[in-house]
Amino acid sequence: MAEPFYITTAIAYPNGKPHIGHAYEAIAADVIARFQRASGRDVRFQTGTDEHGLKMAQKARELGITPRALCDEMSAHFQAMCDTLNISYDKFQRTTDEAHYRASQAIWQAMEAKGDLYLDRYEGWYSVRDEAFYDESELVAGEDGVKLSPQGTPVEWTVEESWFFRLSAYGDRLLALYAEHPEFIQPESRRNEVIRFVEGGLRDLSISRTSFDWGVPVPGSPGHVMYVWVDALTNYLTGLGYPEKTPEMDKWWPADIHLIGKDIVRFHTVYWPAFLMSADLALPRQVYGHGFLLHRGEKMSKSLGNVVDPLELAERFGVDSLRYFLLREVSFGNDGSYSAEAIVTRCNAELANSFGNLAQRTLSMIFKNMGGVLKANCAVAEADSALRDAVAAGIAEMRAAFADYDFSAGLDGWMRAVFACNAYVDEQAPWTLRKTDPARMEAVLMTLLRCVRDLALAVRPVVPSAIDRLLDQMGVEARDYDALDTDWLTALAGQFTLSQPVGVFPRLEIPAED
Ligand code: ME8
Repeated sequence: MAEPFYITTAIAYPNGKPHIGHAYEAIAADVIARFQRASGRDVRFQTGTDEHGLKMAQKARELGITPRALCDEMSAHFQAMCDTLNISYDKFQRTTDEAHYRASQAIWQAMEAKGDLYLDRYEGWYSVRDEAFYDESELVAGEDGVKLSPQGTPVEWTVEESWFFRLSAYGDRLLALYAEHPEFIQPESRRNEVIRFVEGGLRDLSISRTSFDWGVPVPGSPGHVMYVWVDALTNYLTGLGYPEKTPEMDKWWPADIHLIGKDIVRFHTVYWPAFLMSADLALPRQVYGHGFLLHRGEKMSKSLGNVVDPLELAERFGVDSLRYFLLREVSFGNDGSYSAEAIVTRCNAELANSFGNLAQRTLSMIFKNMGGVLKANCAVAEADSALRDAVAAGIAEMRAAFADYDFSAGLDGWMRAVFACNAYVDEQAPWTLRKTDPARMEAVLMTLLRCVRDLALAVRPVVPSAIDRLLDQMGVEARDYDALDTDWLTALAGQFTLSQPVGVFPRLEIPAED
C-alpha cells in the first residue's frame, strides 16, 4: 500500500482578495503534492481560510457587513484562486464550519483536562494585523516613537480577562523536540531563530478574548471566544474529522508537512506543538517556512499600490508559466522577487524556446518525415545512449532536489538535460539525415521522442496542464514517475500515430503597460 503523505498550507485571512503571496504558497504546496503523488505516495492536501479574529471583525465593520458575509464572499475568492491555479487540494477547510467549532472546542477541553489552562487578566501589547501578542522587549520604535511589532505593524495596549495556556511549562520539551528532530523546522535559518526564542524563556499564552465575539466560543466560559490562532491551527485536524477517531485521523495524522510563510513560523513550531503535546496528539513531522515574494524587490502593500492580483497574472501569462516562474526563480526558503519582465524572460527562455521548441521540433519532424509513425526498434548509436544517460541524470538530479524542496536547483538540473537534447538535435541534424540516411534519422527522432517524454513526466508536477496536453498528443498514458522506467515506446509503436503537433508553451510578450 502506498505510504500516506499529508500536506497543508496556511489558511489565509480572507479580509481581502488573495494576493500573489497566497498564490505562491498554494502553488508551492501543489507542486509538492503532485511530486509526491507522482513518486507513489498517497497524498492528502488541505488548504482553506482563517475566518475569525479581530482583523476580520474590524474589516467587516469597516465595510458595514457582518463578519459572516465578509467571510462567505472572500473565502469564495480564495477557493476560486485555487481552482484557477490548478491546485489539487482534497479539502478546503473554512474555520466557520460547524465541524471546526467542535474540533476547536475538543482540543480546548483536552488542554483544560490536562490542567494547562487557567483564568487570569491579560495586560500587554497586541497587534491586530498580526493577530499576535508581543512582549515589550520585542517591540521596535516606529516614526514619532510609536511602538511597532517586530513585523512593523501597530500594537495596542490590551487589558482583559483571559484564559491562559501554560506555555512556560513546555520550553524544555520543545527544545528537546527541535534537538531530536532537526528536520522539524525547516529551513535551517528559521530553526535557529525559533530555538533562540524558546531558549529565551516562554511566557504563558493568552488564548481567549472578551472584548469581541467573532470567534469560537470557549466551552463553559460565557463571554470568551478563543484567540484566533488556537482555532486556526486546529484546522489541520478538523479536516480529518477530529475529535472523532475517524479513519482519516488514523491514516493522515500527523501531517508530513505544514507549508507556511516565514512570518508565522513561531505559531506553528512553538504554540502548535505545545497545544498538541498538551492534548496528547502526535506532532507534525515538519514545518517549512518559505520566504516572501516581493514585487520588484519591494514588499507588497496597499499603500504602495503594488499588490498584484494573481489571477490577473495567470490570465496574462498563463497558469503554467506563472507556476514555473515562481518555482524556478525563487530559491525556496528565501525571499524572491517577481515582475512581468522577469516572468516573460524566464518562461520564454526555458519553456517556450528550450523545452517547448524541443518538443515541437521533435513531434513535427516525426509527423512530417515519418508520417507520425512511431518505431521502437531503431539501431542505437553511442550518441543516442549518451543523450539518454544525460537526460536520466538530469531527471535524477531534479527528483532528488525536489524531495528536498530545492525547486530552483531541481529545475536547473532539468534544464541542463533539455539543453543536452537541443545540442544533440543540432549535432545530429536529422533534417540532413532525411536524405543521406533515413534509418539514422528515424533513430535520432525516436531517441528525442523518448527524451521528450521523460522530461515531460519529470516536470509535470510544476506545469501539469501544458504537459498533459503534450503527452496527450504523444499518446502517453502512464504519467507517474514509475513510468520513467518503462519501455512505453515499444508498447505504443503500431498502436498510435502522431498528428500535426500543437505547441503547448506559447511565447509570452511583455504587456505594453509594464
Ligand atoms: O497568516 N509572500 O494568514 P495570511 C509569500 N491566517 N507568502 C506570503 C506573503 C508574501 N508576500 N504574504 C503572506 C495568516 N504570505 C494566518 C495563517 S495558519 C493556521 C493561519 C503567506 O492571509 C503567509 O506567510 O496573512 C501565510 O503562510 C499565508 O500567506 C497566509 O497569510
